[in-house]
Amino acid sequence: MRGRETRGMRLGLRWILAAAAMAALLDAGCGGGGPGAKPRNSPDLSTMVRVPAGEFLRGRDDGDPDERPARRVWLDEFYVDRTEVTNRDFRAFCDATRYLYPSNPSFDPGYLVDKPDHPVVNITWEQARAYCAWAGKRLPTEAEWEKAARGTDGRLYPWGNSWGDSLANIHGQPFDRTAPVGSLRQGGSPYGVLDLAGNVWEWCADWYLLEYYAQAPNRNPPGPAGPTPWRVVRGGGFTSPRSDAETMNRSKNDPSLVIHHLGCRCAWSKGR
Ligand SMILES: [Ca+2]
Repeated sequence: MRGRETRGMRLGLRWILAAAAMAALLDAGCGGGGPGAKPRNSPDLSTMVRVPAGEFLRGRDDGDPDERPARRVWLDEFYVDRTEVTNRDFRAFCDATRYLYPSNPSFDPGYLVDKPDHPVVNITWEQARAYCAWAGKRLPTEAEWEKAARGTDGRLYPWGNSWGDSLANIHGQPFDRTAPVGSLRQGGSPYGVLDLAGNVWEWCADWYLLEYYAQAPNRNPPGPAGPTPWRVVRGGGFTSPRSDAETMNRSKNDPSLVIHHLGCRCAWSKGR
């Protein structure tokens, strides 16, 4: 009996060690295509902005079909990164997890190393998700992204209702390409979140569904059950038309497709 127990314990120990080794391999990301890293860090709330619980106006009645209708939607309290995720941030994640570095954009072959304060680009949805998980956070839902940009007064742009030059890096102005994150402080949202409009598009957690604004629940809409062919991206990038800077403008992207004007920012809330 004792012998069987000892052999069983040894077998159990071997199994545990083998499982731990496999978990370590998987945790390393296996070159960027793996299941991603477990949270390594507590979220750094000093670089995030708190968005209080409450209702906001989501969507609009006179916009594109996917923006209709305008509805009051309740969200619990959450935090969102003040700026887009930078090249410095993303390289630290890759160095810690063995995820592959994203490729440099065609407009700057040294971008990832030479521009540490610029937003990371050329990342898939899964890379964005894995980065946020490693940082102890998660991607924002589409509803959280829109409230962070729009506040509670239904404004058209993060800074207000009138267009102003140098409030967003969009359509080639005021920068030809990406700008260091947080460069345009006057363009901040009511909560002080920067570059929601322009600089780079931002991955959200949700699957994209055209009809979702009409179908979603009024409290903490989690996004469609999915899968659909796309994930939500929001805010426009440095090449986008001004209309993409509007706070209710919705767009989508193939989650496996990388683009040189698409990056991310992360969110966090208690228990999620
Ligand atoms: Ca942005």
